[in-house]
Amino acid sequence: MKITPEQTAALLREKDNILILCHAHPDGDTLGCGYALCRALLSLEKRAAVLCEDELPRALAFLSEGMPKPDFEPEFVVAVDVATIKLLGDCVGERFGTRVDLCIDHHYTNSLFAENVLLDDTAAAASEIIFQLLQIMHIEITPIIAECLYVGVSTDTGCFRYSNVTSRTLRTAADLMDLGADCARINREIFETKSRSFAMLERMALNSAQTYFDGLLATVTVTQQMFRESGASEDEFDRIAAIPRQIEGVLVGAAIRELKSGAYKVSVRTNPPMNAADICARMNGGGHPAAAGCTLEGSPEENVKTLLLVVEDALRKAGKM
Ligand SMILES: [Mn+2]
Repeated sequence: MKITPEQTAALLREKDNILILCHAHPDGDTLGCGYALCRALLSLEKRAAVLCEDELPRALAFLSEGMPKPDFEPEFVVAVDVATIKLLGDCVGERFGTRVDLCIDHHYTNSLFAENVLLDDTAAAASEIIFQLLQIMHIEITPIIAECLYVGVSTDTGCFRYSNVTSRTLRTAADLMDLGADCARINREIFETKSRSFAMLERMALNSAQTYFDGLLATVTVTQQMFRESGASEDEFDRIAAIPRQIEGVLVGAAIRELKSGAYKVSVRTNPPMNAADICARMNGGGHPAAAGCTLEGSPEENVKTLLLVVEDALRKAGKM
């Protein structure tokens, strides 16, 4: 059932022993939401903790500093920035997937798997929704809560560059700065600084770039061997996903990553009028209009073939071919 921010606030006020679930391969938005909400609930003297299938990326580790471990039997389970049960990851999904009491999300593809859903697909980041929620609950937004939410808002918008940014996004960021978020430091650490190993991986990814359909589609491919040779970690891949679309004339950018399982994760980024979520939906994935993803289980050649068929059809439907 979909509920309003006011109903969500009332529900959270009433409950205790709250477990907050982030999605697997966590990004800044799911973690920003999770730790902002956790800190807010702790300030109300409630027991709360965040659970995530995978480890935090190094640049985001500061979000979880001093936070309690999820070592209690939860009475109320909240998922943040999670569109489907599958995205929770195998272990967390298995344990809690079918008993999520509340999901707070901004993906229009949300499968409504939770008992109660606070869904606002006009929000660029789920962190915008949490910001609004904490205000409704009259919770003091401390500098560290402001930083959690700023991380969410900035990472889901490519540091305020993507088409999902609204005036509300910018106002939220401005408010968070006023509340004590060190935006310059966060921008530098998350968007400017790269590890040497990541710079190596980026070079390999650029070397793998291919274009198709007169340059309307560009791909890069990152294999497990490249991760090994560069020493880069898989959580740094998000930044690779942005690369193909940066090439002039590209309407669809696809970054293909070989997973440890041998399957391939495809991260699609589009420019208007192309819709990344529609493209990925045809390959059993989902996401946002400009940024989405899916997993392909075929051989590398078969996967490229699948991708080309789907993108060609999408480009034709959009009158671009
Ligand atoms: Mn998000």
